[in-house]
Amino acid sequence: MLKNKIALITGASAGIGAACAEVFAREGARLILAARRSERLEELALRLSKDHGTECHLLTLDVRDRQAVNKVISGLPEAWQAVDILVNNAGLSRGLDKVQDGDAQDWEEMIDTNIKGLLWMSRAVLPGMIARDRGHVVNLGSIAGRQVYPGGNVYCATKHAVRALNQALRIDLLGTRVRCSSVDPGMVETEFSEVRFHGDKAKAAGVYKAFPPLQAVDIAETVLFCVTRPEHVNIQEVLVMPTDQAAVYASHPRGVE
Ligand code: NDP
Ligand code: 8X3
Repeated sequence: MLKNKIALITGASAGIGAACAEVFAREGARLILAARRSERLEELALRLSKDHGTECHLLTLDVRDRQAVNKVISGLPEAWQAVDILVNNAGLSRGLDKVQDGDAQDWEEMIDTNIKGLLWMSRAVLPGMIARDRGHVVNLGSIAGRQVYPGGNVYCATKHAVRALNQALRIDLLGTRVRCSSVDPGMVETEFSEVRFHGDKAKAAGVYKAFPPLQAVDIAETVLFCVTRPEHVNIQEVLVMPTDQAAVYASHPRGVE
């Protein structure tokens, strides 16, 4: 379904981004994989090449660094310049402190990655898409962009911003054939909680024991659905929740075997 399309995925070294790479590779895409941990990208690219014959171009990139983003995008080799799909997936949460106890560095990391990183990437990639009059930007939002939970303050604010930017982009892109979608998951079992709890694996594992969470591949398949609709169809936003999580405040404690 994506034969010879070029997809650029940020945060491809883990979780949802890596799953998007796998699913897109299965569908025949050529992949630009971006993240800070280049050794992870190399392992992934090797596996995708073996399993699907996928061609990958790797970018060791911190999306918070605007100059670096501009440099790698303007410096893409010719064969990789015509990006068809940008998945703005790189993102993170840090801590669950109340605002009055919050850590300024955690806040900056979330704001700089989840909002500004998405903006730097979009600003760098969109002009090419608009000039070609084709392309698709998929932003990873969250249930946290629609509801706020205790300790979620700044993370939720960043995902509310992603939701606003997604709506704004749809307006800005009117008149072009460039599409823009937001995929907003509930709880997905990835390294997300380990990052939130600054590497505390035991605490992170506890998060996923109350009920069966979504898996990264569930979200990757949703992203694939968005980018494979006919040209006149734009999936504007999709909210995907675990069956046992109706809202951030309403879940069924079924447990996990
Ligand atoms: P993971 O922690 O498993 O993966 C996050 C990815 O983002 C990693 O590949 C990481 O790569 C990358 N990343 C983080 N910071 C940067 C940066 N500054 N520059 C480049 N890459 C960066 O988490 P998920 O897969 O769960 O998260 C992916 C997206 O999904 C995020 O936007 C998250 O907010 C969103 N989301 C997650 C949910 C969940 O429950 N897991 C639910 C709803 C939304 P590296 O460290 O190598 O740079
Ligand atoms: C991640 C979902 O609810 O754990 O975006 O914050 S949540």
